[in-house]
Amino acid sequence: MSKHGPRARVPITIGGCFALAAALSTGWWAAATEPDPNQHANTSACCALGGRAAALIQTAAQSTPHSTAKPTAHPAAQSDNNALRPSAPTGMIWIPAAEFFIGSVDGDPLARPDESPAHRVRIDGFWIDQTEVTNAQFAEFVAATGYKTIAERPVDWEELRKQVPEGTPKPEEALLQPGSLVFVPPDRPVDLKDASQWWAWTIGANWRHPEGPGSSIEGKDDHPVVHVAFVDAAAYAAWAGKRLPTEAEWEFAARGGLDRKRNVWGDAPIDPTRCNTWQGRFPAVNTKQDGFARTAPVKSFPPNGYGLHDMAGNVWEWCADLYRPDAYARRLIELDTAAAEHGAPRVAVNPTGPTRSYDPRNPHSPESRVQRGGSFLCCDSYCASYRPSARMGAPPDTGMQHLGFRCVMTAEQWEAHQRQTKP
Ligand SMILES: [Ca+2]
Repeated sequence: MSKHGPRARVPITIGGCFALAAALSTGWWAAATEPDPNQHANTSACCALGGRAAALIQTAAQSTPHSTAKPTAHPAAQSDNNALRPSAPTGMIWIPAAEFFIGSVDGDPLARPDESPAHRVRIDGFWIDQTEVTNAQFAEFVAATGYKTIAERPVDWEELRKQVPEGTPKPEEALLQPGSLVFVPPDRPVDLKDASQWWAWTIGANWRHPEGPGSSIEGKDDHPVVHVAFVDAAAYAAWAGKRLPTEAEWEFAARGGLDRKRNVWGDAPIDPTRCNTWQGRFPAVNTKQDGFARTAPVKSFPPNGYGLHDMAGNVWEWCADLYRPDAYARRLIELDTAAAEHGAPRVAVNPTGPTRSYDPRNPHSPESRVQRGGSFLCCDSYCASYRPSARMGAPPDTGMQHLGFRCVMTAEQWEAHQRQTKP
């Protein structure tokens, strides 16, 4: 056992479905009946996990050392989007109603199949948090409500077994303890198709202990909160009088007013001054040219054109939509049908995602939710998910060390808040 508590490697395959521990595997992943559009040389990589259930039911525990980051600061700019608004919620930026192209840019070699086909989307205006939700903000929520995150709660095997193949044996009680998934870099070259080489189910890991027992968030008030599951993020948003963004809202905000550009800053390639990602040979060597090995304090890197920070990298961010790799293709079929039948414009208006999820990486999970923005683990050689069109899904009970969120607020929610707080 390491000083950070018991750990178990998470056996997974990338670019298809995740796999359980060899001892538990029976070839069940072949049960995924739908094709996997993510079969691609550039996989979803650093982050393509089977989720909490997959992590928990594996039994071969190992221990691995890890390192810590030393933050440095970068200058930030200000957006004037709020200048014409009579009032603004603290820390939020107004994103005006707009039409834009959602999805990857033609010819981008880093794009994955689930980012296309690009198509027109119209969205209403909304407020969005300027930064990822921080540890300090999440602590305020917990202090006010007594909320316990999924990673802090006892593990319910009856719930867990619904996400794994029928007949999967129950793991030992010793593993069925509160915990989460921690990034533990290997000390040797590994097969990049096997994310279990750098993700470990870690008992005692949660938002207060990002790397497990013995680690803490002391001095990290302004870092993004991590190890929050989708349901935790949604609970915070409801408490704050906000909600999670749809992925259309998230992507439009991330683009910062730029049209069909590969990155949130334009078409220039990534460099270490842009955002918190990975430099070096993933996952063993991080040269930390950007100053950080793990999370960075929010606002450490320049904002996009709307004044929003870390829409690329730092931590992945939960969105409200159910995930499907073919969500855009299915939407276009609907739009084409409506255009053919009633001449409707080929524009999706305030899309909220599919009504049923399908996630090839989590084929047994009844639900998978979208994440956006990539994380401190992104690098072009492996996972270029810092791009605004990049998408991923995970079961709603899954928290990870590189996964957080930010909230949005409708104009109506803001007006309601102002009415409630008027003297
Ligand atoms: Ca982010």
